[in-house]
Amino acid sequence: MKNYPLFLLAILLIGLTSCSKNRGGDPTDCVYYNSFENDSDLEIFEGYAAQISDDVADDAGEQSLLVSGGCIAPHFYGEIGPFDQDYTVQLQILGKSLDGLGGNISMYLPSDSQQRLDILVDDTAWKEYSTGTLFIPAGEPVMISFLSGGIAEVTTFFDEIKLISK
Ligand SMILES: [Ca+2]
Repeated sequence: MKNYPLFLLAILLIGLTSCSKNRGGDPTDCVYYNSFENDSDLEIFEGYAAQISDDVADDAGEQSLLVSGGCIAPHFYGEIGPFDQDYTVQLQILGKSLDGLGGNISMYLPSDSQQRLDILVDDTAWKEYSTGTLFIPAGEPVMISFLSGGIAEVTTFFDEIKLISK
């Protein structure tokens, strides 16, 4: 029993280094993670309609991503990868719709944008959402694209974005 405190410390360290930090999970399964805590977390993305927001879910840090754009789409997008091995991944996020009108996040291969996995965030409370799985061949990146708004102004929050290897 005298090793009990060491065991607790090990559990704590595993928790701190895991993909989702506050939500557990095996760190080896996490291919990509972004909690949008700093402007530097936006560096891989392009687009004109996103900013860091302080509207966050419990245990999701201090900041999230707010997307609200007009008629020119996509509003915010970025490539993750390429990777040095094949992956089959699921996109997991937290999302919240300010007005319940709904915003989207999509995942697809730039080489095959027809095979697109979408999440519609339409709940006005923070909620977990996930896609089905997408195969990413070694050497190819995956595109993550955000859309919120168009003819009407729509505001959607995104946070704790994870690509989990399945
Ligand atoms: Ca966050």
